[in-house]
Amino acid sequence: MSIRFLTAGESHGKALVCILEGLPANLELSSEYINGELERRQRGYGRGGRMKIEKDRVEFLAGLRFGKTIGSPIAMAIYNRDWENWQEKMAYEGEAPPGVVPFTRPRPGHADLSGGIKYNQRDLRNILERASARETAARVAVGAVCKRFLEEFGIKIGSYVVSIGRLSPPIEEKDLLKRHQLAESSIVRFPDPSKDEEFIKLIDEAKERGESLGGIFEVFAVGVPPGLGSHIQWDKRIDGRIGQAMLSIQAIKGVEIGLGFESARRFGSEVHDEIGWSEEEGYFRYSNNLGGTEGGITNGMPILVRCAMKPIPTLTKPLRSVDIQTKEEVKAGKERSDVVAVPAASVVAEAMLAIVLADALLEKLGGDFMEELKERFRLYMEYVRGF
Ligand code: EPS
Repeated sequence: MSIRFLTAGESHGKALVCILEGLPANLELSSEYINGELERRQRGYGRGGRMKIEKDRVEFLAGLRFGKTIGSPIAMAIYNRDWENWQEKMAYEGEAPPGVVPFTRPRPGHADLSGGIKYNQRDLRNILERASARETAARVAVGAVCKRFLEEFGIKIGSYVVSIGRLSPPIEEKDLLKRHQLAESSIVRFPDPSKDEEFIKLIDEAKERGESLGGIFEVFAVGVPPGLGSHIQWDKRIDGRIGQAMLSIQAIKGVEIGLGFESARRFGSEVHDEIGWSEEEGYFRYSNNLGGTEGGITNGMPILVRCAMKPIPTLTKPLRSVDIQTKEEVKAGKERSDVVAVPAASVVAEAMLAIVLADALLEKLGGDFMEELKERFRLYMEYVRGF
């Protein structure tokens, strides 16, 4: 691993913080750039009340001087505006004030019960606060730094929603970057904003019924050079690393690369991407069914990943559960929540893909400062062209 990062922070704590280590010195970086990504994560029809309270902004705490990285760990904080309303209930020290009611009705599908058992916490708030997808704001900040780094090498990352619940309109646009651009102007990040009304209707209906919804999105990277990741060991395989990164996102239950499960239904000749060569392009593929990876190594084609997100576990018409104090059958607890967060999850997946690819690119190039890396990249690309 060339880079590593950690996040900390409870959903209703004072702040989310993160430390990212391993990026080279002399990378230009601004809080404005990161804030743009944080703002994208907050969008999407079907979000709950929290997104009206927060206006996520990053504060640099370390690792930068005069707009450039200096090689030291980059530390960032995103302060929770909602903290003001939770200071007493989430106090870091002292006794619990009277009136703090423990959360004892675990929601099926959330970390509440498993986490409570694992950490011996009888107030399940101590679990749900950290399990909450609020944590992904910190990941998006880390991912934004990695995106900025990848941009210097012409690598671009994007995403778009493919379906929400059973609503899955056909996507006419074929070009991945254009799909991403179209998604940016859709209220649910679907790459055809003329379908927004259909999604709004579905989400409104779900909300009215006390339901939540999941969905599918695709995340991609273009301009990725061949040769990232390796076939030589299980944990070096780029598809394995992408898979773990995606499955680590709250509520993601399935990941496919390229054709994914569909490839299992086809003959070999209908799956494998034929190889061509031209003077202008060098090696190219006639198709991209394998989503840009072969043998755990990038092959120069766009990385294309599809993720399935389960519906949000908090239901306003809750499912059956058990009160962990009384062991009585009860309805699961309710927390303020989103009806659907698939559009936000697609932005989080962009961040995670950026982190994996930045790590793999650094592994390939080595180096401690940008000028060094850029020269190595130029030489490597020259080598690839001449291969
Ligand atoms: C989220 C913040 C949370 C939730 C959501 C994601 O804020 P609050 O709990 O105060 O409403 O809106 O988290 C969940 C859906 C979940 O199940 O944990 C965010 O910032 O993305």
